[in-house]
Amino acid sequence: MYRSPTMYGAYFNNKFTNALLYYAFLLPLLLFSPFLLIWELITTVQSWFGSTENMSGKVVLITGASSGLGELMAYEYAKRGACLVIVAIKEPESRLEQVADKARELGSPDVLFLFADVSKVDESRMFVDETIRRFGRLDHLVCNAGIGSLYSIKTDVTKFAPVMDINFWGSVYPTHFAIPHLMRTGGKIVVNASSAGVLNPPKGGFYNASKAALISFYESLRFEVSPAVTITILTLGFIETNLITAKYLSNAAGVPLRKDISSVLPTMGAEACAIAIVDGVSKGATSITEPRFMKALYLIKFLFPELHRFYLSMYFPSKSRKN
Ligand SMILES: CC(=O)N[C@@H]1[C@@H](O)[C@H](O)[C@@H](CO)O[C@@H]1[C@]1(COP(=O)([O-])OP(=O)(O)OC[C@H]2O[C@@H](n3cnc4c(N)ncnc43)[C@H](OP(=O)(O)O)[C@@H]2O)O[C@@H]([n+]2cccc(C(N)=O)c2)[C@H](O)[C@@H]1O
Ligand SMILES: *[C@@H]1O[C@H](CO)[C@@H](O)[C@H](O)[C@H]1NC(C)=O
Ligand SMILES: CC(=O)N[C@H]1CO[C@H](CO)[C@@H](O)[C@@H]1O
Repeated sequence: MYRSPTMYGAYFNNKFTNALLYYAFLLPLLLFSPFLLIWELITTVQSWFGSTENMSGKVVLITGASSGLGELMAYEYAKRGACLVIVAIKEPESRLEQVADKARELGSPDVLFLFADVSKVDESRMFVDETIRRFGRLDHLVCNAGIGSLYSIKTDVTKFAPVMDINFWGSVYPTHFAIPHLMRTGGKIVVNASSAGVLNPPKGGFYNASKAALISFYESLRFEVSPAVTITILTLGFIETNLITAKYLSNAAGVPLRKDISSVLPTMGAEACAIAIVDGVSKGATSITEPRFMKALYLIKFLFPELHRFYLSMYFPSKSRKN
């Protein structure tokens, strides 16, 4: 018996059958989840023994490499023998040159350091062009540069444009100019998103929104550039770097964080994290979540959004309700 799409559409118009269809789709998921869990286990074990890309002589461009995880990733690539181009914004006390020196000591054959603002389209074009002029190729683009700021409804809304400009456009611009070169080498793009971009915690503000935008953009781009270019989306959280300390955040626009997160929650060491990232990227991972347990939270969020909102509201009690 033939049923036209409009006849199926009628199910959605009925409140009861509309809900019934939803559970009819959930039920098979429940039945299959034991197998999916085993599949997840198998792929985890496989990834431990998977082949790793030989980085010797390859060219890696890292933005925001003057501190934090960008710096540590530069060292990890250097140890693997990759040539580096490291980029950071020009600041009087910038450590970019020292980072370049240390990367050379650690085994990088050649390191080029450039001062540029990733949120400016012309500067992004400039450092990609400089990379090609110096090395003739590009293998990995690591869009790492980012800033954080806590948003509150009491803060001036116009102060937050730089967060979007640096975190979102500052990844998209270099990616745009690098893609033709990455296509040629079968290269990789690493994007610095955040677990906050998935979990949407309270007070996330524009920082977390910019990270969600990154995930959305690069998940789509993946289909356009594959199989030539592999995109790795990082969703990190609970990492011990200066971004999550109270001191850093109080310098940025927005409301300061009262406590250092690492004094409240267990955090992963930044160095272990940088090693895990470079290792995963070299093995062709399409997404990397560190610490791994957070992937379970992602599942809860997608399957049971109410439960997710419930524990977040317990963990971050809203002060604005009282004042
Ligand atoms: C792999 C990774 O996560 N890398 C970085 C992370 O290191 C950054 O903190 C955040 C900041 O948003 O971006 C992804 C980052 C880096 O976090 P860090 O804690 O290492 O932050 P730092 O301040 O040490 O490093 C920021 C770097 O960016 C440069 N930079 C800022 N603005 C610009 C512009 N306009 N152009 C070029 N470069 C820029 C900074 O250079 P400066 O000389 O200082 O200006 C600096 O080198 O990690 C993300 N992340 C996600 C989840 C959780 C955590 C965490 N720490 O727990 C971090 C961050 O969102 C960020 O993107
Ligand atoms: C990696 O590549 C370099 C040259 O591209 C080569 O000399 C080296 O032997 C390779 N290393 C491994 C482990 O295959
Ligand atoms: C830097 C920033 O604003 N990130 C925030 C994203 O949301 C979480 C949860 O509220 C905050 O802890 C982060 O500081």
